[in-house]
Amino acid sequence: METKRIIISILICMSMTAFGQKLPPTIKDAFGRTVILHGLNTAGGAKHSKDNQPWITENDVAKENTEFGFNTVRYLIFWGAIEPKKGEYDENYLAEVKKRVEWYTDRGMYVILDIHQDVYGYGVGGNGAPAWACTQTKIQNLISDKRAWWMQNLEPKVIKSYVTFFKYDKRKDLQQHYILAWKKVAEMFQDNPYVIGYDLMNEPHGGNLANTLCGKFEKKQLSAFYRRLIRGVRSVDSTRYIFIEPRSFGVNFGMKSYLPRIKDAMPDGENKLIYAPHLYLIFVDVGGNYNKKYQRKLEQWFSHRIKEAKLHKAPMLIGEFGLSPGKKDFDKYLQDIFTRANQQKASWTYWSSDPGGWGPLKGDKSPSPILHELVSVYPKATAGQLKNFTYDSKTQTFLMTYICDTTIAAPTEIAIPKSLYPNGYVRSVAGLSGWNEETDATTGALKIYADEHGQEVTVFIRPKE
Ligand code: 9MR
Repeated sequence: METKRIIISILICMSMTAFGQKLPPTIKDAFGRTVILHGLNTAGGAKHSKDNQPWITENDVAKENTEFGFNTVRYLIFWGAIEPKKGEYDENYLAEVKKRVEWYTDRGMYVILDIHQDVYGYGVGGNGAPAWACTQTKIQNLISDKRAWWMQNLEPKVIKSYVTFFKYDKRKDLQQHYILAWKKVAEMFQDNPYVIGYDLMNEPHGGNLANTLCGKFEKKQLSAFYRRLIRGVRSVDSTRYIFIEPRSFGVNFGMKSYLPRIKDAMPDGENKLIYAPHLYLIFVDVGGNYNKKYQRKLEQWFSHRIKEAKLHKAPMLIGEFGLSPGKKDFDKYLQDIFTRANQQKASWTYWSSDPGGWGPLKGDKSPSPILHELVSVYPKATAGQLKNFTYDSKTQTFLMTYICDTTIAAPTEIAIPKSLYPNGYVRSVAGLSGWNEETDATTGALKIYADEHGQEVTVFIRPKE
């Protein structure tokens, strides 16, 4: 049975190569290698913690990197914590963020900084915007959370806050301060190459549902906001990626986005945008399990997202997706997501690292069943053209094909999480007459140095029997 599965995945891999599929754009590192990002969102708990910092310690970061093989974090920061008083930045908060960001980057993990919000901001019972930028200017208690939390976006004071923020002509100061806050953050991390980019706004929402669903919010307001914001960020940083999200309402469930092509504002005309949508099919938040109907919804979600990523001429990161391990077939759902993501060479960051609930660790930090699905072998950096790769969490087998480029000085690196193969693994490399290999002492990643340019290389990894 196992052999049959392996043969089938080899055949799929080979046929995709043979028919010469058009390859989507990919993320590149400083050496020109194709990069795949895998990691967690850190963390939901920071939204309302006393210092707006996540639960994580430096040891937890090390474990994510070595045991679980993650090379990335989507790190949540908040406009309300950056600029709690209008025009005054909280330097202590920023210093604490910097300290934690370096826990990741000092060990070569990538950090995506995400200015997060849900339910607009702190003045209206949500998180994100400072109270002074809300229609109610005192910090409010959380709106009670009996329904799905995003239903709170229907509260009149929340709607009014979103509408006011996006009406640039009436309240220019709000967006201008948001842009200045991003410039402040970007300037702080300019010298840290492992800060890979900035996720401009978590799950943008226009407030008014009619405008949101007919497309007006994305076509007019959100696109204009992104243009202003991208120009602002590029005035201080022209090296990092900028992650853009479509509107959240409806798109997260699988509807299409109306966001028109967003262009970067790099001085040399280069495009360093990454399309970073979120994936939350309805069954995840309300009743129900993963079934045929939601399989079709998942197809629909991917088919829209692939078209949209092409429109923006950007690689894709699934910035958030997640669910409770209590849902029947949660594992099948995650496997289906990863199969499709891998076909697109899309990166992902799971929601979220918070222990308990949907997290890969339980409240006592022991592994939850989610972890097993998230930990995988993947090509974290490919020196050449990554044609395709697959990983099967049941058989723990990995297969990749790439065309090697020996003009790239750095090796191809395959993440092999230390927790994955307690009895060791077997690897085979085909297509090269000679190569050198190394195992990264800290992370266990396999590094392959090819000696012939332009060869099609196939790497296969499976557990030792
Ligand atoms: O999982 C989070 C939940 O505990 C909070 O009540 C809610 C509101 O702050 O946010 C949830 O996290 C969401 C994230 O902030 C944005 N995307 C969807 C996430 C899951 O619902």
